[in-house]
Amino acid sequence: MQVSPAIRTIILTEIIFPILLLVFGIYHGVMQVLYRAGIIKAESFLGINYYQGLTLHGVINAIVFTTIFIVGFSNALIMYTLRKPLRETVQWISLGMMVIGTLMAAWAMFTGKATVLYTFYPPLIAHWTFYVGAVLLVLGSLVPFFFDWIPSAIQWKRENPGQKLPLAVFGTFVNFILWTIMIIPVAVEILFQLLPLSLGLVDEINPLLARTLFWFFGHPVVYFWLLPAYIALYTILPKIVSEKGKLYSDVGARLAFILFLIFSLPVGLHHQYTDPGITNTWKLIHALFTFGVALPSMITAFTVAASLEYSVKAERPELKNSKFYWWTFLPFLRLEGDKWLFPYFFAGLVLFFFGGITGIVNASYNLNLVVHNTAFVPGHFHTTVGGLVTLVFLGMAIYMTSKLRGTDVKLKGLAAIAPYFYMQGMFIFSYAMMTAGLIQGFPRRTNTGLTYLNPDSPYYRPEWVGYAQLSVIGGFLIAIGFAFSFASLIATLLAPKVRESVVEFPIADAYHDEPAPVLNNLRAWTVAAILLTIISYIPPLYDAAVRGVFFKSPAYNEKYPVPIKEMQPSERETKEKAEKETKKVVKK
Ligand code: HAS
Repeated sequence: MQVSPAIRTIILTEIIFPILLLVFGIYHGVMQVLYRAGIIKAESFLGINYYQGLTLHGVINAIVFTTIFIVGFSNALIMYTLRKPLRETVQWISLGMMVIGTLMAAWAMFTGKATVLYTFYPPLIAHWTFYVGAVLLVLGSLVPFFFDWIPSAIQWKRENPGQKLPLAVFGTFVNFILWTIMIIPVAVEILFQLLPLSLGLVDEINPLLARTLFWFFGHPVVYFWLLPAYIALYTILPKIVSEKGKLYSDVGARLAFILFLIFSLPVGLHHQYTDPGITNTWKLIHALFTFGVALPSMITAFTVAASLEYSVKAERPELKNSKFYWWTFLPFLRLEGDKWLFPYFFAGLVLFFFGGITGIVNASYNLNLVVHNTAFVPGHFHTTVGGLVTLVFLGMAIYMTSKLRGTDVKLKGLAAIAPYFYMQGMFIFSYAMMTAGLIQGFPRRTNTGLTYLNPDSPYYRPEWVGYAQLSVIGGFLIAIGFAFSFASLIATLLAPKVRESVVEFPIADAYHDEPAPVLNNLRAWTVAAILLTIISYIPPLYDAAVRGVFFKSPAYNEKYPVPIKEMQPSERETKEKAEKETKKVVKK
């Protein structure tokens, strides 16, 4: 499909800009393993301190890269599958908001005014530009959904009465409905708690309420990152495997998307099992819903494996009766046509298999008590958002750039082996983090090179040294894999144009495409999702609001990972004490 110069520029910016930022994000990832292993034994390096670097790593990789790329990918996919041009003014406004928001937050982080990590828990407080930047980024990402894609879909429905929305559009709509709902709690946290505190309008806020509002957003957001990768697995992957490739079941895919819509939201308390003040019953209910949200991924594992099998066998009828041998005919390292893309999907899926298992470990209430706040958790999420999601996005970035620029994919061989380096690195890194976290309690978010891994420190733990060093090897392999993909992306971007600029995807038809009208009623499922979310969050929010204010908590100093054993008086206590003193003086 042809694309106007303005829309081409917009979508290309939405692909290239976040990946350029990802270079910084990945650099800070490498710095993390070096600090933590004690290879860099310092509080800061090149003027950026450990926690500032960790904040940049998390915010760029998990929030900025994902959000802007998802908008770019969804823009292209919606335009192509509905065969409708995008609205230029709407798209410029969206891109402008996202870029300005990112720059504001980046300024705050680079100048050390927002060293709050990507979860920005109070009492860590950032400069107001960080919060306003985040709000602009997120609102900007919603603009195309409401002012471009929904109007285009309504028009498409009118022109195609009785037909169901194409699967790619259906999945993208589920994703952005979820995105719209989950933004509300974090917006409340930012606008009514963090921003007023940052601007000095209030003296204290309720930290438990802030955490609860954050995780109300913070778990569903992982599915906002995941669903575009699933959309690509369902609609694009079969055609990459073979010309005759098909999605095994359209109904299965739609069912998975609807289950995500229902179960992604009422689960945030699984990040707060150890938080006091919220009743265990509600933590358990959220734990059960968390097992519910693993179901659509299990359905996806089945549907994707069945699609791979169908697609291989469609081209090679002689494998008809093969149970497992057909796996060997997948295009693991082939360069003809678009087959170089397959390793991005495959390496991502293999990593996600382990990401899923470890997610279920995290979700299990009692096991979580062992792994919470240990290196096990980063081990888990580097095989999910750092695995499948990032690999599919990198592959699609190269693919879309070549189509939009009208160039050939350059350095194809390098592009095709990149995911294997990346996957191997992620395996080594995650193995080291998970084992050290699970068995030895190795903590996350700590400059261990200065403390626990420092023989001069009273906290020295020699049994963690080997794991931390192994994670350095993993970290470097990941960076090499990323560098290979990045080189191919930039070479493709700058290559001479050999054909027209287009937006195009190899979209597979479905083998099972039975009508399932119940699944296609997005409005009804959205109402159900909202109701379930409200019911599952009223009691915990009440708990947090009423019981969330604690006094006499140990003072926190970000330079030392171990709390100082000295009590922190509340402001009210200090005032009361001062008043008593004044009264005494007056009496005298
Ligand atoms: Fe998670 C923490 C539970 C999925 C991301 N998660 C995190 C954090 C992040 C994150 C970033 O219950 C850290 C937040 C922080 O900083 O504190 N997570 C789950 C569960 C799932 C899950 C149950 N997480 C994800 C996804 C993420 C992500 C997806 C990003 C995209 N997670 C938790 C919990 C915590 C947590 C607790 C809090 C821990 C704590 O205490 O702090 C499930 O959705 C996972 C379901 C997945 C499956 C896998 C299906 C397999 C597939 C691959 C098939 C492969 C094929 C190829 C066919 C059931 C689809 C062949 C392959 C072969 C190997 C042959």
